[in-house]
Amino acid sequence: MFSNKEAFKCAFKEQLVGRLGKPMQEAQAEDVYKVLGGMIRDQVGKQWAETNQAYKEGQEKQVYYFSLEFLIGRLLGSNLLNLGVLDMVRQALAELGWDVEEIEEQEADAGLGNGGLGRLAACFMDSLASLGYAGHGCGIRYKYGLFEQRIVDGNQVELPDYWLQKGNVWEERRPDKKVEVHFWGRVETREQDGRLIFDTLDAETVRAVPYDIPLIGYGRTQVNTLRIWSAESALDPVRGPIRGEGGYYRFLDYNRSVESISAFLYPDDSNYEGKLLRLKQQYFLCSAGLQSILRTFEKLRLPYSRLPDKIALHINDTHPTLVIPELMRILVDLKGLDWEEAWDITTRTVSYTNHTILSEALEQWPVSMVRELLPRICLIIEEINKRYCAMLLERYPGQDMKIGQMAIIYGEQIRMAHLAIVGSYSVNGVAALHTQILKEREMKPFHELYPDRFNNKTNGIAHRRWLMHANPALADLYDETIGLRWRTRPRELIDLLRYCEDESFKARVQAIKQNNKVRLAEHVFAKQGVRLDTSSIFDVQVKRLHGYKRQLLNILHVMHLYNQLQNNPSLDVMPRTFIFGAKAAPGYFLAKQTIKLINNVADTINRDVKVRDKLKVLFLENYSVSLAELIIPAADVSEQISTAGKEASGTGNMKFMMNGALTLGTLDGANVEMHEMVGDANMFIFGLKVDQIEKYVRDGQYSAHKTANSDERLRQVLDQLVNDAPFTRHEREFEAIHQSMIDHNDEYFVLKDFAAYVDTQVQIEQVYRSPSEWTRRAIVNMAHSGAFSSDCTIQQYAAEIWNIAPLEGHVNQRILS
Ligand code: B1N
Repeated sequence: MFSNKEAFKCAFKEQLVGRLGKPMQEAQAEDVYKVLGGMIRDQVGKQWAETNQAYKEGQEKQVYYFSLEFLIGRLLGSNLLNLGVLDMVRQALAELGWDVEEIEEQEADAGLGNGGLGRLAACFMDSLASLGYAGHGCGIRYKYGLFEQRIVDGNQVELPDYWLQKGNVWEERRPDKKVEVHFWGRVETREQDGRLIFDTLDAETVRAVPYDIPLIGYGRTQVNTLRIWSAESALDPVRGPIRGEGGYYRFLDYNRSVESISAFLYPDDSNYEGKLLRLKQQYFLCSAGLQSILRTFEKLRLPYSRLPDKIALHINDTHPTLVIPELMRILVDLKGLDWEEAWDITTRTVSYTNHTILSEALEQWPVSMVRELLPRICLIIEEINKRYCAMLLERYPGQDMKIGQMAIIYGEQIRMAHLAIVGSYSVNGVAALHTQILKEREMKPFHELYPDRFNNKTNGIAHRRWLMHANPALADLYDETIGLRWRTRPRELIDLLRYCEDESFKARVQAIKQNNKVRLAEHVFAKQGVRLDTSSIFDVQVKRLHGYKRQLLNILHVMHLYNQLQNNPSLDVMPRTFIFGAKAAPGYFLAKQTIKLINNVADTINRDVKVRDKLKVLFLENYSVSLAELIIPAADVSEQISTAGKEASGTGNMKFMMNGALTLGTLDGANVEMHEMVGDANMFIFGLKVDQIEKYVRDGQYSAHKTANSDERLRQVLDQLVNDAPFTRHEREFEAIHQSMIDHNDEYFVLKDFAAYVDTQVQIEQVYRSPSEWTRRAIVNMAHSGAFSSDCTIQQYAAEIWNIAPLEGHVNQRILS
């Protein structure tokens, strides 16, 4: 039905009428979306079954990527693109009077993630399928994704994101694949044939039901699976449990508590809260995922010693670390393996990625909580710790301090990162600098103990979504200029370097950027009623709101620019539009204050007619994957200004680079590698470096107070946080921010980096005055960005961690011929 336009139109019309039971003329955009989605599902169903069959017959090694977050966004557009039919469908729909983009907008964004970590998982799924690897995702089907953000009087208000309200055309519920997960209860031991047996009694049973989403590769007929689990009652509502006193209420309580497990995504990014429900979610995913994976493995009829040859389990940060003790439990308690053999298998099957060194994000669960909720798992972790500490004691005799530092359990807390390192064969960081910090500082003793275990895998982004789908005009221009090969071999974008001095090519790049700016401006006007000047510099910072990401540095600079214009209204500046988009964790007070500050500043500046042609500030509501696809192609300047050493990698930086924005950034995370590629001449680097920050932290030499007082510009903007007007609505409005800067000595070195930031912004303006030079630099960035495709990243994971090769054949001729 997708073989050509006429066949598609014919099938589409038939389905529209057949499925909806109403005439063509009455169809709404939503109907068209559903029908089109259903057609893709039908088309892909056969390929999906064939893929699974091929995996089974070839006994292909399977990779399972465990993650509490998959921030996949909308799938219609990327599925059409990956099937190679987007252009055809666009035309066909246009002939029937529909605009494919409007149809795409009918889909709810699947916001099952907070930020970079969850989006990375989604990009990896795209690359795995597109490169032909047998790699699948294991996640939770949260009923509510990341909250929807509204701005009311400048403040963030959170609304529930009920993304499933209108159904989900992509998922397939698989009740036949359900498994049971157990919580609570008590462990009893007994002896049997000279072996200690552990029984868990009086546990509460929860039913885990999987929903499968097909992962369609670009240019391949292979279809992988994202399996997300939903928690359901395991009781029979008819004959069930309503016995004895209060039985009915116990039944209701149980149902409520079961459903809460997969009810919502925790909205904390780079943060950890020791909430029982979160622990429940983690174990629920690990246990359900593992059980279903092992079921598949058992069909191969191989001994468990072969598990590491057939299965790789990858854990996305420490959130799914319980796969380690859960696999031990299954192997030892249920399969009867002895401890040593089970441990050998486990540690040859599990690999772990670390995504942060922020101490507030490092997970530690109280032993008492784990003991109550997961009694057998707790015993297993204690046993792992006991054996591991005994080994340490042998290796480091008398060094109790060191052993305490490295232990898995310490001070009645279970340190999940330590468990993850000890229980896996590979530990990787997500950018060169981040991995170096892990090895040399944060995890130094572990690196000394297991030097071969540590490796780097710099993050990447799916160039299909972030370039081909988000910026089709630019992608077409590349095709015309360097041919089509870059679409499957993104490193070949490097061929664009030959055109960085070509004036006609530059002109076309500029025209595309301009169109993208207009497209964004139209959206902003429709949604928020603000008019943007599309000839101004679009200077964009979109990402989660966090102290270390330093949105404050950006907004303090905007305040300073406004002050300058107040003093000298005829100042010759390039018109600028500062665009922000960010969600704050609902309990993160300073982050929410920062949103209010940005909105106040926007309000003051945008109302002031005197600066109307020079300065505009916009806070975009409800930043999400689909908004990102609109904003990033329209950006001139990409703000990546985290405190050096704090942003593990960043991936937004790569998306902007790929779409021809110039980066204003610190030498942090993957910015360092971008800088190595394009050099000083093509990036705006400023600010303290990691070693300088470390030194300040070590000697306690930094005084925010002194720094503030020695710079008149800073003094003024800091006063304006607490004074009445022009940016505050009442006195002391931003006292908390002021305090964080001065009384708490500016933890993120905002004030220290202010002068360098201001100077660099001046340089940006100077370069922007020459469109030809600006565009030359943009092209250099685009040309190098192919190295940051997640295809490259996934090839390294496949070769260096998972030891898998692509499945041969299964090529979609439509694209790859
Ligand atoms: O992971 C991204 C990186 O590009 C970012 O630099 C990094 O900040 C991000 C607890 C996290 N690290 N840690 C988290 C998310 C949710 C949560 O509950 C921690 N996110 C990152 C991809 O590598």
